[in-house]
Amino acid sequence: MLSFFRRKKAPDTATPAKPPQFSAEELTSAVPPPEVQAPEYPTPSGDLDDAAAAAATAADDATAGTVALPAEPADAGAVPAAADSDAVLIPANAAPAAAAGKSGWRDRLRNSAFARSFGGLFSRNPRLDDDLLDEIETALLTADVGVPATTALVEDLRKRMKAREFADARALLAALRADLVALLQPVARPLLIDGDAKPFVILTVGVNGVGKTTTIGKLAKRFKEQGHSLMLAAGDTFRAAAVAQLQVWGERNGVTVVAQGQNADAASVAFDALQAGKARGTSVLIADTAGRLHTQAGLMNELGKIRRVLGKLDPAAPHEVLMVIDGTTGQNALSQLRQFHATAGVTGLVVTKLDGTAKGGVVFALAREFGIPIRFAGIGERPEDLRVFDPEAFVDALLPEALGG
Ligand SMILES: Nc1nc2c(ncn2[C@@H]2O[C@H](COP(=O)(O)OP(=O)(O)O)[C@@H](O)[C@H]2O)c(=O)[nH]1
Ligand SMILES: [Mg+2]
Repeated sequence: MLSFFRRKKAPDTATPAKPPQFSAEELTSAVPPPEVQAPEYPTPSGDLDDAAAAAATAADDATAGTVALPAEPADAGAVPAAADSDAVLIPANAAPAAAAGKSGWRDRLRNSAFARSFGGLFSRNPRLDDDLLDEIETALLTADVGVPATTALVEDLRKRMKAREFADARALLAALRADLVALLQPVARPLLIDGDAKPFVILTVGVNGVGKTTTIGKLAKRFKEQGHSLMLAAGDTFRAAAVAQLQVWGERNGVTVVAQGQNADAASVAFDALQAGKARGTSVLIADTAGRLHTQAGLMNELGKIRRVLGKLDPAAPHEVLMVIDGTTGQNALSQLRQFHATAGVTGLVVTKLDGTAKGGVVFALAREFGIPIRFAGIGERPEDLRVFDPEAFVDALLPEALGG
């Protein structure tokens, strides 16, 4: 089987080629508006296990006309200049980067539906009684915490209230905050890059428009700053502009982007990239994929194919299947994760868009139901706005101590 793969030219001998030029409109359209539904992507054709052949063919086919592997990070002329790329990647009205530490979380999550449904709750119900617990229950359910987690939280408070553990509503709020942090603690396991994996392969998956490509851009910045050598694979081959969007992020961070252009086989792109990453001794490879609905069986199978093809070059790859979930999604996030996990074996989560209108509660529901590590949280659109998931900062921002009066 491996002889099949060797037909592929050695990546270092690949001719550097300039990525295609895109108009500002095309690039802007690569960034879908929030909450768009996944369009009907064409079902990938061909034998699911034939991506290696596709990779070999693409490499040998001079007419493929796609972006080959640049020997060095793409040159400055290949994509729009920095000022333009800012306009493409970050909306003009985007807020400045969030402040560091807890205050950044607090500023960004202040307007969450979670914080709003608890606002005034304790001053309206200063007495320790069932009415207070009922209101807390309603607020948790409204914020998307879900029935099982809400019931467990409220029953714990009820028991302790009956045992006269709380002197006042303020003490009960402190207990609720601690319970919420405890619910998240088991999933607060940061992503550790295994230095023995060369490269450590991160496959990003998720529904369309959730923030996969943006998160990859943010991660590229983070990993670069940590001194990792990096490569990105443009596996969202459905739209040319989606490839270009990743190339702009790559350009911004001085990171090589492996791409074959629009309509290329996503598994073949991933395969090419892993082969190139191995040849260069790259430490981290992040592969983008097209958004797909968890209900689209053909596309979900394509993820399985990408996994299998990567596994042919490195049985341990992908080392992380990172599912990006839009924090504004609500309870539907649970069925998304269930399906993606069944198909692709999700090993970590990123919850994005926790700034803005996100209710935030779905994070607790996900933690309770799946126990899959939450690696990062997106709290804004700028490259700096990706935080290692921090349960204390998160709960402190959703449910400030000051709400207890
Ligand atoms: N407010 C906010 N917007 C985000 C965040 N992450 C991504 N976005 C925006 O979500 C939109 C879709 O992002 P994109 O990365 O293209 O999604 P993809 O289809 O999953 O690759 C873009 O407008 C991003 O700027 C976040 O943490 N907060
Ligand atoms: Mg994308």
